[in-house]
Amino acid sequence: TIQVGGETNTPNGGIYQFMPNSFTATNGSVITFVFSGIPGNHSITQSSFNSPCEPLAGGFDSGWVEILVNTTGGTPLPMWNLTITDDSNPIWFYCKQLLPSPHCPLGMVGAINVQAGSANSFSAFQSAAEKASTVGEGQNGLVGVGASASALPVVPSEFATLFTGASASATAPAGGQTGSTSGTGSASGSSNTNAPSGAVAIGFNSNLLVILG
Ligand SMILES: *[C@@H]1O[C@H](CO)[C@@H](O)[C@H](O)[C@H]1NC(C)=O
Ligand SMILES: *[C@@H]1O[C@H](CO)[C@@H](O)[C@H](O)[C@H]1NC(C)=O
Ligand SMILES: *[C@@H]1O[C@H](CO)[C@@H](O)[C@H](O)[C@H]1NC(C)=O
Ligand SMILES: *[C@@H]1O[C@H](CO)[C@@H](O)[C@H](O)[C@H]1NC(C)=O
Ligand SMILES: [Cu+2]
Repeated sequence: TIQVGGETNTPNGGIYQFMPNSFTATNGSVITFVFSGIPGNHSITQSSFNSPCEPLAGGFDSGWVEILVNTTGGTPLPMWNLTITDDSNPIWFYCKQLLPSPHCPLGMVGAINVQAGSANSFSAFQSAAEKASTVGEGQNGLVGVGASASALPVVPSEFATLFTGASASATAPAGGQTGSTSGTGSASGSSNTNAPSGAVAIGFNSNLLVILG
């Protein structure tokens, strides 16, 4: 389980972090990303060692998930499951949010299966992210390189999500989850609308609707 985002007073990065941010996971492992902290509106977007803050071609992307209520009170939190399909190479990812300032250069990056002794270390990756002058917001799909999801984040009605990728083309990863795979790859969260390929899936609660209205 990886915590996505934190409260302002969380050590080592405050709001802008994945906790833990570097870990190992074998083929078939399911990583559960739990979106947390207020304020927060984060993503888990696959990148590469050489371009830490740009989406990798063919990489995975959760889309944005916005934390709209204080999450310390036991509210069920938004979650996203990612299944490892190839543990033989490192998997690099970042948060593509630009507001209030880009999260990736603030250090909001993570890595799975970094190879011990390699020059491509997590600290080198994070240092490169901190020097990035641009952050790519392009939307990828659920299926990535070495890891894939079979569904959009599950987002309770107190929260919101925005996914603009080709979710309809998602297929269940090898060794993946049971129970929640879907031929349409649409959102299974109660606040999401189903997303045909290339369409925008957006969910929001009634309070937000009032604000928008
Ligand atoms: C969230 O709630 C906790 C517990 O009530 C409180 O300590 C904390 O300050 C709150 N955080 C924000 C950002 O309001
Ligand atoms: C995510 O994976 C965990 C562990 O396999 C499972 O318990 C949970 O139900 C899954 N959640 C969703 C939304 O698929
Ligand atoms: C994990 O799966 C990938 C892709 O099929 C394969 O290349 C790799 O050898 C597997 N890892 C192990 C430890 O079997
Ligand atoms: C989250 O961030 C994205 C990108 O900045 C923004 O378009 C979206 O409106 C925000 N909120 C929600 C609910 O997705
Ligand atoms: Cu973020």
